[in-house]
Amino acid sequence: MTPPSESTAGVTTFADYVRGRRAAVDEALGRLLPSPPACPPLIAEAMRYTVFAGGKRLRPLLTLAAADSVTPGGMANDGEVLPAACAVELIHTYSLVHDDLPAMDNDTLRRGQPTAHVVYGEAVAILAGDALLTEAFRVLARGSESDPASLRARRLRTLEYIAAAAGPEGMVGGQVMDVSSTGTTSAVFDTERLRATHERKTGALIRAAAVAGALMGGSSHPVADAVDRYATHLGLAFQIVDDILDIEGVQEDLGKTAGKDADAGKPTYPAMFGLEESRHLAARSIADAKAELRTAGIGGRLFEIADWVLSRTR
Ligand code: GRG
Repeated sequence: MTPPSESTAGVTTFADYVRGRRAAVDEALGRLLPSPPACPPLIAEAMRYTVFAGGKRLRPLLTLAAADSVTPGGMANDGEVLPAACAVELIHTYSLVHDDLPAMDNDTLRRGQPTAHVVYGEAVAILAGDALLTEAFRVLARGSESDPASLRARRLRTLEYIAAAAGPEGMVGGQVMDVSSTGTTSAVFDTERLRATHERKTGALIRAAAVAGALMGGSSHPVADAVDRYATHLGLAFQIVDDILDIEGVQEDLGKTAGKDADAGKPTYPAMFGLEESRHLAARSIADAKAELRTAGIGGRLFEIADWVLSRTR
C-alpha cells in the first residue's frame, strides 16, 4: 500500500491524474464496445452515443484510484483493473439511459446531449441499455487461458460484488423505491427511507466501483472493507450534492434538466432538511469518508476524489 498521503500519490497534480486516467478509460471503452459486423450498426451507434456523451467518469476513476491506492508504488496493473472500471461505467450509463425513458423520469437532456430515446426512439434506447448492461458482464468475465488462479478468483469476486450492487438488492431496488416514492410528502417519507433509497439507487454502484478497484488491486479484506466504508460515505455525499445541484445548479453545467426532482415532488435532502443543513450533511459525510481512509492507512487519490465530489458543479 502507498504511504498515507492526503495530497498527492506522486508528483502528478490531481487534474493531471484525472486527465490521464479518464483517457485510459475512454480508450478502453472505445476498444471494448462492440462494433459492426459483430452487431447491428444501429445498436453499436446508440451504445457509443450514450457512453461518449460527456460523463464525468467518476465511477471508473474511483475504481482506478482505489486500485492505485492499494498497489505498492501507487500504479495498479491497468490490464487487470481497467475492465472492471469500464464495466462499472457501462452499468452506470445503462442506468441513466433507462432512467431517462418516458416510463421513468421522461428526460430529454443528459450529459448535455439529447437523451437516447429522443435520438433513437424508445425501443432502441431500451435495447441500448440492455446491451450496455450485458456487455458490462462480458467485459468483467473476459480473461485468458494463461491467467493465474488468483486473478480469476479476484475477477469472480468483483463480478459478484458488482452484480449485487446493480441488481434488486442495490441500484434496481433503489430505483423501485424512488419511483414508488414520487409525490410522497416529507411527513410520510421519513429520513431513514430517503437514506435507504439513495444508498441503493446511487450509493450501491459508487461503493461497487471503489471496492472493485480494491479487490482487483489485490487488497486484503480489512483494506477492501475500509474502502467500502469510505465509498458508503462518499455515495451519500454525492447524492446530497446532486440534490443540491438540482436546485442551485446551472443547467449548462449539469448537462441535464435542472429542478426536475422538486417539480416531480420527489423527497430529497434539501426538501427534508433545507439547503444549509444539506450542505453540512454532505460535508460531514466527506469528512467521515476521509476518516475511514486515515484509520486504515490508505493514501493516494481517494482523498482528492472525496473533495471533488463535495465541490463539484456538474
Ligand atoms: C434504471 C435500474 C435503473 C436505475 C437508475 C442511477 C439511477 C438509477 C438513476 C439516475 C437518476 C439520477 C440523476 C440520480 C442522481 C445521482 C446520479 C446517478 C447522477 C448521475 O451520475 P453522474 O453525475 O453522471 O456521475 P455522469 O453523466 O457524469 O456520468
